[in-house]
Amino acid sequence: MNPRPFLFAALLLIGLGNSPLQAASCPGGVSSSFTVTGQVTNPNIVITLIQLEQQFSPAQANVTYFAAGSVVTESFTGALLWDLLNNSPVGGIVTDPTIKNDILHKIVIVTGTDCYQSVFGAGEFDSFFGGSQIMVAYLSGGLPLGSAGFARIVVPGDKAGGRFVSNIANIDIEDGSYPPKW
Ligand SMILES: Nc1nc2c(c(=O)[nH]1)N[C@H]1C(S)=C(S)[C@@H](COP(=O)(O)O)O[C@H]1N2
Ligand SMILES: [Mo]
Repeated sequence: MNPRPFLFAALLLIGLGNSPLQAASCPGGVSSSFTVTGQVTNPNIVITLIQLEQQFSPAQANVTYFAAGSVVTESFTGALLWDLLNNSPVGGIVTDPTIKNDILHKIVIVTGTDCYQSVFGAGEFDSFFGGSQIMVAYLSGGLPLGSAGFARIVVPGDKAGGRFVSNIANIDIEDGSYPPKW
């Protein structure tokens, strides 16, 4: 009997069992809160509209971008992603002070209710490095985002809307070092 298929199946099961993040469920739909998980001071915080509105100074961005071939112009209001991650209640991205510029190793993975996902490097929106005004927007033209959920990512300057993850369900901070640290 050839043992290899069994070995393969066993390894696959072990691999799935050990995966750091089980496959998320993706029902889609309009979000009314999201979680912030991973390498932050206070992981598993739930963020709602009231917090976005009241705990961060509002940022404004007029953006023009391609969405499925059409040009869209919108005026978004939101909290800066950098502000959200570095103030209460999230409390900051956890870094190792013994590693030079460890913040540049961190990645931010934004996932929608439909599991649509975009990854950002912390260095691109760290106010000291890239300073990109990536925001967690909650108003467009002064109105709620409707089918895009209570919050979506907006990246001023992007030419297409692909990174504007709508219906945010989770923002996860991980270490993107290569080779992996863990
Ligand atoms: N959750 C989620 N966000 C998403 C998408 C998606 O499929 N799911 N599509 C992206 C793409 S490819 C584009 S172009 C824009 C379109 O956004 P708009 O139609 O609201 O302008 O949303 C982005 N955000
Ligand atoms: Mo798109």
